[in-house]
Amino acid sequence: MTRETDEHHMSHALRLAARGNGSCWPNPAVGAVLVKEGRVIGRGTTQPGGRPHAERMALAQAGDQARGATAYVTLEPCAHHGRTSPCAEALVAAGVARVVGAITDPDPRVAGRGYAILREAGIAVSEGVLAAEALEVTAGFLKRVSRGLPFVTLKLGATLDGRIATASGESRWITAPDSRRAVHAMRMSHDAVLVGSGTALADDPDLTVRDMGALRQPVRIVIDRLLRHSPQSRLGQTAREVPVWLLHGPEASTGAQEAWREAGAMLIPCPLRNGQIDLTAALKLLADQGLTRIFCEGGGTLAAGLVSAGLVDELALFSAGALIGAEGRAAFGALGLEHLADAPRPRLISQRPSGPDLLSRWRF
Ligand code: AOF
Ligand code: ZN
Repeated sequence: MTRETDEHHMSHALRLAARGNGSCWPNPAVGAVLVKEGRVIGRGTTQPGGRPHAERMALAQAGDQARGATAYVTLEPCAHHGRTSPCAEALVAAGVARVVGAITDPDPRVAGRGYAILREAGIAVSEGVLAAEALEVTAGFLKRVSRGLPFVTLKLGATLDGRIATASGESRWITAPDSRRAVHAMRMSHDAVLVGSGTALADDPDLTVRDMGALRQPVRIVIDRLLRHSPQSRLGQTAREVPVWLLHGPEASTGAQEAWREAGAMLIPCPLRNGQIDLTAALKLLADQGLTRIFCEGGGTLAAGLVSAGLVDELALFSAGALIGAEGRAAFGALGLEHLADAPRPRLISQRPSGPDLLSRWRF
């Protein structure tokens, strides 16, 4: 098999994997493709909630034809007994002749044993095909397993001069409808949407994914030290339909805690650091709950806090052709920099028009 052929099928598997991002947590979104005599005979993506695994889906589709086929998997097949037997064993049992994998699974229950099971059964295994692309697609799961933190995308919709609202707080709408649709698609590829209490209070947001056929709605999270946001809000009124989690500090009144609990929200008490919610501790608590990919939609204080603490992985910036001026609200609150040399400098990874706006993506 040529390298081009392997890469072609692996990139198909990676597209299938990417579809699962946002709906598989705490499991990784994996893609699997079964190919026989140049023909695709089975495709699979990890299913909502993380099971069945991608390989199972592809094997079920291929049926008896899987015998002698090549399996392309974006992550090493699992080796542990969960609700079913390991995928590595299922591939052996199906008579697959060759397995091409992108990356190894750092889950300690797997960590090389998946590939070992295949090799011991006489299956030819090639590892590392399109590994860089697979690291991207699997970034949330990998960061959670290796560092106990979720992958964080920070989204901003700002004017050319970096303002996200007028002085009076008007922010609807700075960006165009195309960008707002793009934001819904981005929400869908994350496990949770996160905002600070200022944004929650100012916008009374709903934070759901609309009109996209989402398989699983992202969890809606507010960092609200004093629980100032009201259970009468849109989030509060819908907390039984789509999960709402509130990260609060020790001073949040027991009355507010009770009211939110009654509304159906989950409360997560967090430690403070310099009088504010300790964001590193908060994100670790979210990873402990299983979240792998978090989409932060502001506001400026939370954005600055996350960047200062080194917690942002990617910045998705929608720039609108508009100016508000110095009296407007800045996209980032204080970063406490003394020297330019200390300025965070994410690097540009892509840019494209989004209707009349510009979407640029930056990596920290
Ligand atoms: C695969 N294919 O599609 C996925 C895998 O909770 P369980 O039993 O479902 O196991 C979760 C672990 O399985 C997860 O930590 C990761 O190691 C692996 N995920 N493996 O072969 C898949 N999603
Ligand atoms: Zn598996």
